[in-house]
Amino acid sequence: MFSSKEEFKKTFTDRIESKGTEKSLELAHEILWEMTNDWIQESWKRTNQLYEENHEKQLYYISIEFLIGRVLGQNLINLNFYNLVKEGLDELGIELSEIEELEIEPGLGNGGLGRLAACFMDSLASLELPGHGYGLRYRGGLFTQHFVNGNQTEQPTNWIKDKNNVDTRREDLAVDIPYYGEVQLVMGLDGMRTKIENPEWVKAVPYDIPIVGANGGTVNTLRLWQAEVSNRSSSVGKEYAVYERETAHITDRLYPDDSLETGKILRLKQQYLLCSASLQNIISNHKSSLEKLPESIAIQINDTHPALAVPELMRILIDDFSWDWERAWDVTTRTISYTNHTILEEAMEKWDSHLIQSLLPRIFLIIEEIDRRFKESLQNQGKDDETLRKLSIIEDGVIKMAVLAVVGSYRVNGVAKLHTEILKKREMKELNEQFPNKFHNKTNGITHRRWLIKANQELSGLVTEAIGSQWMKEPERLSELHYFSQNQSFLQNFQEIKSLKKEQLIHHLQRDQNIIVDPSSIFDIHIKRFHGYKRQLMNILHIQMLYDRIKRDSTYRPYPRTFFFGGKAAPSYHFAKQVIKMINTVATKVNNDPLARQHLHIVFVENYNVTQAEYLIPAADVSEQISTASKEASGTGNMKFMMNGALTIGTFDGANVEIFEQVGQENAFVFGMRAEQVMDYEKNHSYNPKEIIESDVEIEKLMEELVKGDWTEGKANADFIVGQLLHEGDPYFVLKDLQSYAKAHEKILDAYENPIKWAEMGVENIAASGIFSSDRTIQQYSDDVWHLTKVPSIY
Ligand code: CR6
Repeated sequence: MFSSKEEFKKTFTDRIESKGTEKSLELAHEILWEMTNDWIQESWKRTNQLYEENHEKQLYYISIEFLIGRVLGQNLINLNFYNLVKEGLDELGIELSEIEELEIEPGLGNGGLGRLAACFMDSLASLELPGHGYGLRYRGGLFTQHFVNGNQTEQPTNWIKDKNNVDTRREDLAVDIPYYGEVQLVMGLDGMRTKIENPEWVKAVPYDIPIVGANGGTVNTLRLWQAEVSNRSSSVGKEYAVYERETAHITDRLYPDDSLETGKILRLKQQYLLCSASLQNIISNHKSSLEKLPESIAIQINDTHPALAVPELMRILIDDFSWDWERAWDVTTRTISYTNHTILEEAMEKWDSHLIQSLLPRIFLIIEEIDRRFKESLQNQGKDDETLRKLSIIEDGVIKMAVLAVVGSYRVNGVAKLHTEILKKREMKELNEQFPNKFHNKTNGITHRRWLIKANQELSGLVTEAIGSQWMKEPERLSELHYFSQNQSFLQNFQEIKSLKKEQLIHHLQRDQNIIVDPSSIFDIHIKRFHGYKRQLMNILHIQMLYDRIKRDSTYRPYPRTFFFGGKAAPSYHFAKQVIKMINTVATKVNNDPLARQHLHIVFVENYNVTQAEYLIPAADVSEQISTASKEASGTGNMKFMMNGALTIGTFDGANVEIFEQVGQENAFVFGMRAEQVMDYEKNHSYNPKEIIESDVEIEKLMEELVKGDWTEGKANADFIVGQLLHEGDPYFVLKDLQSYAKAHEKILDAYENPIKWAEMGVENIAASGIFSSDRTIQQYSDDVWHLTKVPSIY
């Protein structure tokens, strides 16, 4: 882009002048955006040329979510221009961080799954691997959260602007998607063919986002589809205005509320649009014989939302290319692989057959045929009825998308060792027995380029000073920091950086939410989606216990702690919303109590998103990873905190288990039941929270206060929380683990008394975090599943 700061400044100011408009931060943003983009475009073109010339195998990662976060700063980091631009702008009296603040992050995801997809995109490009994403371009990203009287409110987030969008429309690549209609057999030149008569066509238009890898050499593509009216649909069977409105709706929102049938249809429309448009695009780009598809491309379906890719690829091969079933099935099942991200029953996607049958009649017939043939082969193997039932794709009029995805894939993976074990031994036991070599583990990862190099440039600089810069390319070399955990001056610098990151967070919160935080307190941070199993409720109950202890016992005067919460609840998830309300109520009580507030402070950060995470994580002392064991498939926030030197308080769940394995339990605060215990309780229905209440005076007292309404505003909130813990049987074992959690917190206080020791533990965490870089994850997927070849950029 420019070889020196002076050159950058000159180009920048020349461009500003040439606009001839009034100088403003917005203008500076526009120019910097254009300059960066010019550079990226060239690299992007070059990458695509290389891929085409060398006929490299391409990976396509299909995902309903891509939570990419802000783009400009990350691109500058990956292009190695960040510091040069920052200094150049400084000299011109402009703060780069203020320019960055103007960017609205595209909230095209909910949480971990979407952020994982974004980290994977970054790692693919940085490892110079040909891997691209396919997703949807939701007009409104994930809602913006505000609190009104402590309750979550949701406003649409409009991230698409008039100009300087992160994506570029590719009208030339638009494809049409058929919904509804009737399946007809027609006579073609090569025999009978299937055709859909009178469908409702919708046009899918792609918008491309460049994914800039480290050093800017490789630029891959994230392609997002937007639904629009199609000119093939002039004679839709409904009023045109209705058709127009319904079409615009398809890519309006991420995860439309599916409690009603209209919402379900909308979700199905989204999923099919994503799969069909992506596959049509992939196949039309495919130049060699389709027999070679599995050798020249790999398709990864991220969770079951894109599982319709299986029947859709079958449809294309059979209907559009006149292949017979066996040949199509062979190619399909050697091309597609699937990642499972959950074992929660309620999160396993199931669709009523009649919905798919009416919306996607041809796809339905193909799913039926896949199921029929699969069952037939099972019967031939002499499987019993129970196994047959568990393995069926269609059961009692319901299509089980996870089973479809497993049957239609050549490899299936879980996202952490424990999760994969649970899948293999319990949730998908029969499938694993049926396909013994299909299942494998790929523990999630996070890109250290965003979560350390960008979010914590100060710490990143310190690490480089100590061990050189090679760790940026090979993050596992962070282990060399181990030797610095005994180096006093390194530890001191680490502490200073932690304080600085706390100050930056405080400044940010003060500006955004007018919150004042004590920088010398312990920053204990619990940020993630609100969900029962993530147990924000346990965290807030523990704070109530601490409050009670402070009030009751005049000798109990613990070191000041600030408990941060951040996260959104799904708009229709009542439980999560009640917990949010409760935390806000407890916060008001605790923060306004003259005695308690000297020791405890609760901060609920509004509208938690990727940008907020970049402020919060580097400032953390303590990382809360307290899910009920067995429930969190992996977690990825846990890795981000660790990489920034925070200490984890956590259960043996998801990737926590591997984090503890890497860093050693002496450098973390482990508590609570193991997955086995939880699952046994569940199986035998043998957990009774009343027994805990009756045998523990402290918890008993807490429950009495809850019942009285001391911790809630309004009876409804109190009744709900008490109802969950008592009458609903405390499904997430909050009371069961509460005392063990409290003890782990006491250990945190003990450890914090020795700041040098604390810093030492923090450094050990950073040193052990390299393996959690998504570069490692992606390399493993590539080696075991996709078999991609590195395409060194010629830049
Ligand atoms: N909610 C898992 O729950 C995991 C991510 C990414 C989740 C979480 O533990 O880290 O996926 N699952 O693998 C789903 O979204 C279904 C998540 O983000």
